[in-house]
Amino acid sequence: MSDTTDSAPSEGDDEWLLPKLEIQRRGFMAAGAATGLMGSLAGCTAILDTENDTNNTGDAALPETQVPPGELDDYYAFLSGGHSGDVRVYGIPSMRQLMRIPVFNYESARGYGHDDESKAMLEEAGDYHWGDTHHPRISQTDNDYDGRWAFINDKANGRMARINLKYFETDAICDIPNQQGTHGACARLPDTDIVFGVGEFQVPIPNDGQDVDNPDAYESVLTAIDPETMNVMWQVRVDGNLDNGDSGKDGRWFFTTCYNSETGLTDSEMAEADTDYVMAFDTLQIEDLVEAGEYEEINDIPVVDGRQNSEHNDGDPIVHYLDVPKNPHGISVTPDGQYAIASGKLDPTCTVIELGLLDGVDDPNDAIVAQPTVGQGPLHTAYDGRGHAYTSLFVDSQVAKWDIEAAIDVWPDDEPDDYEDSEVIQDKIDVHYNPGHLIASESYTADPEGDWLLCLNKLSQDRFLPVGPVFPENDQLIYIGDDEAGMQLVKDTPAYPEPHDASIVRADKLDPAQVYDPDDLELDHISGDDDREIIREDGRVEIRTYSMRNNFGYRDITVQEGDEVTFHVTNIEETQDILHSLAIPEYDINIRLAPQETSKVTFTADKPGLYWVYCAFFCSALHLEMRSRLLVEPAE
Ligand code: K7E
Ligand code: CUA
Ligand code: CA
Repeated sequence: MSDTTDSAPSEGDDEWLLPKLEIQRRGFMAAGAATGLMGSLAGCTAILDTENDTNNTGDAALPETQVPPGELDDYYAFLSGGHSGDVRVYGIPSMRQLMRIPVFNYESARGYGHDDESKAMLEEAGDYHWGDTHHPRISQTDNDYDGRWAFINDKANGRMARINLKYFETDAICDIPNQQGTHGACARLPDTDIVFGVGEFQVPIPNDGQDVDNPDAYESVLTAIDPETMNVMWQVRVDGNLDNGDSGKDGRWFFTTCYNSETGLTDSEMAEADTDYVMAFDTLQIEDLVEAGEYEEINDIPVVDGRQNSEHNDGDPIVHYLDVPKNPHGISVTPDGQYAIASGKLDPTCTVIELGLLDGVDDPNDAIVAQPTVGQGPLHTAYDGRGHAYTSLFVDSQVAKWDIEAAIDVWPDDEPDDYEDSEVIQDKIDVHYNPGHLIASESYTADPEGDWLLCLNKLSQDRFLPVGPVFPENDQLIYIGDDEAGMQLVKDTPAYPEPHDASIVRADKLDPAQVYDPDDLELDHISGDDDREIIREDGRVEIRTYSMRNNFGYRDITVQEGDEVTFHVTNIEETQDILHSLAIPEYDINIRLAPQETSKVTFTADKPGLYWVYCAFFCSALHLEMRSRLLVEPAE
């Protein structure tokens, strides 16, 4: 959230200051409601909306949300970890955290950033020690999840990573040139043939020291990345900045919001104009221009000019600029591919854009077909596949459910106030508190399931036992499967800071391996005593060995101070869930070895002494005894 305290608020700033007041008021009320209901609802924390409407009676049948011990969830949810740099995997509807996948962070329990390969990947991708993940998107084929990859941005350092969903592991990171603040992330649909990185921070391009204090020269770019190679294919420079993005379903359109059309430097400058943009990128035309060589090459990347006065925007534009109020934030395309809906953030409306009209109109604003008033601080919108949109209201601490076709029917005749009384707004529910993203099950595909809505609230306030001044966030699960009963809040889950977006995938669409296939790994597989080996050559020692319950292949390994030592180790277990690691005290080493996995770590033996090489996974009753000696003999 923006800090507005160190500069005088400008006109129109009161909206931004509202959240704090709202939080306290709602915090008080909801706490009261919770106490009253606690006794009557066993097994789940259901806080029903008592204030804003009469729909949520709590009497309607809810599907089972408690997944009993030993049973499995219906869905995987992939949540970004924000500035902890990882991706979390939850089961839905239990909200159990199943795994964390390190991406831009170092994680010793998974050996990530500790073994030679993942360490080299992180070093080559800029050698940063953190990232800021926001938008996990799952690859699709024909507008449906195909279980291959997840993609995730790093807003902090302008990167995009790929997670291999066979192993739930990061397998590639692209460090994007010419772009700072890679925020939105989304693949072109239907077939994930491009991954887009959406550049939020405007900077001089190239950002090499020229024009550092010349805001007129600051620009944002949209980056197209090849999902197979994870190399940048091309970029488009635009006017204004870029925030969130989403793809049409037809292999052509890509949409982004822009909140800083002013190219302002301060919060009040960025909020000066009443409207900013939604940009609609015609990716097919852009590809043609790249093919035809119609670009400028900057840092070896073809950069196409998509600014408003570009010749490519005469006639049949490559980028349509639609005027949308005000500092819009989220944008998402409806499952049927007909509409892109932008959430107004500093304006209480959502803007509905009809994709089919973008070609035919002289003024792109004529493709706007509705602008319903949904509430204060609309940030993101999700879908149930039954024609409803669900918009998070950051300032109101609510979710609004509204009818997309009804909003189109009444627009533009109705006054904004009329929406509350019309068929447009169907339901509102209190959430706790200040929601950012919300995601419905399979909402980013052409065929959402329409049962669960996950609402990622920025503040948890009074919902959990206090744990000091750093509060967890509050991820709430809302049942949306019963239109009669309305939205029903069924679960609170504290979340380590701080998730932004998520994707919810039906469990049967993923098929993760439970043991490594050695053919998928680049390192040679070592099968046991027959091919273990210690190779010594010119101050290098390579120990090619294995792990199994309860030893490491060699009992003792002697090296000389100053040797460069490599452990190349295969876990030869074939049983799922039998993990080992190879940890060396005081050498800062711990590599993880899952069944049939081979991993490698290299270090300089610069500290003479005895070191007990041990296994850090509790793998058997003799786990503590699973040790080897590393003897580092002092140099003469
Ligand atoms: Cu937090 Cu999509 Cu990065 Cu909105 S973004 S909340
Ligand atoms: Cu292997 Cu503990
Ligand atoms: Ca603005």
